[in-house]
Formats: sequence, C-alpha cells, structure tokens
Amino acid sequence: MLSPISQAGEFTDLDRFMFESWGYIIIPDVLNKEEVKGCLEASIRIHEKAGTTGWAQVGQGHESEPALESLIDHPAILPKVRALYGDRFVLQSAWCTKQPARGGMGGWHQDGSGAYNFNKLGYPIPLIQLRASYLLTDQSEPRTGNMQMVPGSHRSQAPMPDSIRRERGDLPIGQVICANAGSAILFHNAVWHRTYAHDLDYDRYTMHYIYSPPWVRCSDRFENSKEFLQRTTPMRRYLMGEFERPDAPFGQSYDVPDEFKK
Ligand SMILES: O=C(O)CCC(=O)C(=O)O
Repeated sequence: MLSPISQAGEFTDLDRFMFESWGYIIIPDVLNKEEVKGCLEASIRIHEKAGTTGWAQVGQGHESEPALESLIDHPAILPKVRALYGDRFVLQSAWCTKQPARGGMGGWHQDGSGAYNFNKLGYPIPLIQLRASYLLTDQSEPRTGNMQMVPGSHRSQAPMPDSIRRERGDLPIGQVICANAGSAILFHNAVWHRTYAHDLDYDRYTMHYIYSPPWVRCSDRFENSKEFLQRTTPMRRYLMGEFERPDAPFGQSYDVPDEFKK
C-alpha cells in the first residue's frame, strides 16, 4: 500500500514533497518500548484523574506527567515542525485521546475552529495547527483505533459530502494508518480525518501535540501552570507561548530559544 513514510529528525526535501502532496507523513519507531510504556501509563492516569468515559480527550497532561512533557520537543519531530514554521511557533494544545475498547467509527472532520472555520481564511487552507500524533498502542492492523486520513484532501476545494459525514461512512480514498506503537503522524489541519473503529478489548490512547503560529490561542489550557513554567526547560517554556505583547503584537518580540540561534 502507498504510504508517506518518513524518518525521525531532519525534514528532508522528500518529506516536504510528501507533506505538500498528501498533507501528512508517517514516522515509524519514534518512541522505544520504554517510552511508549511511560507515555501510555501517563495517559491512562490523566484520563482516570479526569474521570473520562467513552471517546474522550484530556489536555495539559504535559504539566503533571514527565513522560508526556518529554514529547513536547521530541528531537524526531521538532526539526520538522521548525522546517515548516520557521523559529516562531507555540504548542497550541496537547490532547491525549482515548478511543475506548470496541469503540465505533469517529466523525470525519478537518481541524480548526467551528467558530470561524479555517476555510474562510483562503485557499489553500493555511497551516495553522500542525499536529504530531504519537501512537501509544499498537495500530499495525486496521480496526485497532487507527487514524484514518484522506490523502491530499487539505487541497480539496470541495467539502466531504454531508451524506458521508452524517453516516460516518467509508469512502474509497480513505487511508487507514497502520503503524506500530511509538510511531508518529505529522499532519496538516486541513486534511480530512477521523478515528477509525477499534474492535479490541482495551482502550486505545494517542497523544496529539498541536503546533501553531504564536498568535493562535491555546485550546487545551486557559493558562500555563506557573510551577511548570519555572521548572521546565527554556525550549519547553518557549513553546508554552508566554510572551510580552504590548509593544510588538503577534509575537514579533518573542525571543527564540538559544537552540534556534545556533
Ligand atoms: O485520536 C484520534 O483518534 C483522533 C483525534 C482527532 O481526530 C482530533 O482530535 O481531531
């Protein structure tokens, strides 16, 4: 099966071509077994603490769970984000998604804002929420709570038909992403996607890190924990998006971390 397979680290010319053509790339084996285990246990803890039931998302887990914090600036992915955005971007949100055991098909959607749809901004829909999704359970077979994506749909001027959306129906060009736990998917907000069915008897967890230009408001948190800002690294603090605004709106005065100055 065709697949936009990439590698950890540098965003190569081929990565760029695949990302522009399909709207996403898949990076296998980003996390080792120990890291997957740590992130999965952390994910289960934050959902238990939040008392979620059914399909659910919990944000801001990076503040309380070191394993989830370590993915914010993962060296396999951050160079790719930087290659797409330049030096000024923030972590707009970090959502841990649970697809419960024997969960059904999710709804097709593009990422963005229902309050002001990104397709109103122009064509092609700009890159405003670049998502890195880390699979924390095995999804190497279909119907294991995979992500399903429509390749190239970030450039479609036609919407997905309402009938398909209403019925959560299949379409001939949807790719069910099959990848091991520890793989990551990097994708454009405008790609049509959904959660695929999960037939097995355990809950599926995926960690989504969403990177945006510095002027986009965060959606998983009203404010950053002061304690977290104090104790975390300069790079992670930078990605939390706290910058002085008055004299230079929209992040112009946002000093980049030392790593970006090298
Ligand atoms: O985790 C998933 O299965 C999908 C999450 C998703 O599509 C979203 O948050 O937009």
